[in-house]
Amino acid sequence: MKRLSGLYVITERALRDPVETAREVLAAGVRLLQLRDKTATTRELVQMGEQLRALTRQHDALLIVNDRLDVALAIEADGVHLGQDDLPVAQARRIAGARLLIGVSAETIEEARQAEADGADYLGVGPMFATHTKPDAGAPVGPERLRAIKQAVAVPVFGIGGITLQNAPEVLQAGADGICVISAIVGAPDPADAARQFLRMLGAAG
Ligand code: TZP
Ligand code: MG
Repeated sequence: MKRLSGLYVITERALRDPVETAREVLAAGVRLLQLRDKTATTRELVQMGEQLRALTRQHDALLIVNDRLDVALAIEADGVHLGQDDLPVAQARRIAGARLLIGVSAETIEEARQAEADGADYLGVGPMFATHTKPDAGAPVGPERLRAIKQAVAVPVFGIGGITLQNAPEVLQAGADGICVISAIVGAPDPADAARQFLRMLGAAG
């Protein structure tokens, strides 16, 4: 089983073409990638997903699809990531069975415990810090919330939202198993170089 920890890179088409992003960060050593696109049509999502599926297979990396269980199943992704307004986790689990990993966004201890009870394989907790990437994100919950959630559940916990090379150590010190990053990598002038710097930092963090 590949690891649900470390650096988790999420695509953002407004910043960089997702296939280009995938090529660059996978070559840099990223092994956990999410296709996230709030504007693509279903067909576009499937097309991008198929390209990302081929690339992630070449690099033995996990591919997770945001929001869309149907697309995740269609492209034979490794998992789906669901928010609190998406398909309920228990129903997603019933449909997907053991075929998919299910990640869930949680902001509170209650949401985290419920997601775990419903069958989540990992949690994304955030926003850790202020972010421009998700305009509808709530106020930052901070690394201390992640620490509390990590103590309340057994599944791996990722911090997300506004994470940079500078503040990532705070998230890791709070007990995060990994960090999800969009703009600090996808929006960097050289995403491969940015990914390598995060990977180095995570390796040094142990
Ligand atoms: N969910 C919570 S914050 C966020 C998502 C998808 C955006 C993270 O993007 P960035 O650019 O790393 O702050
Ligand atoms: Mg969602």
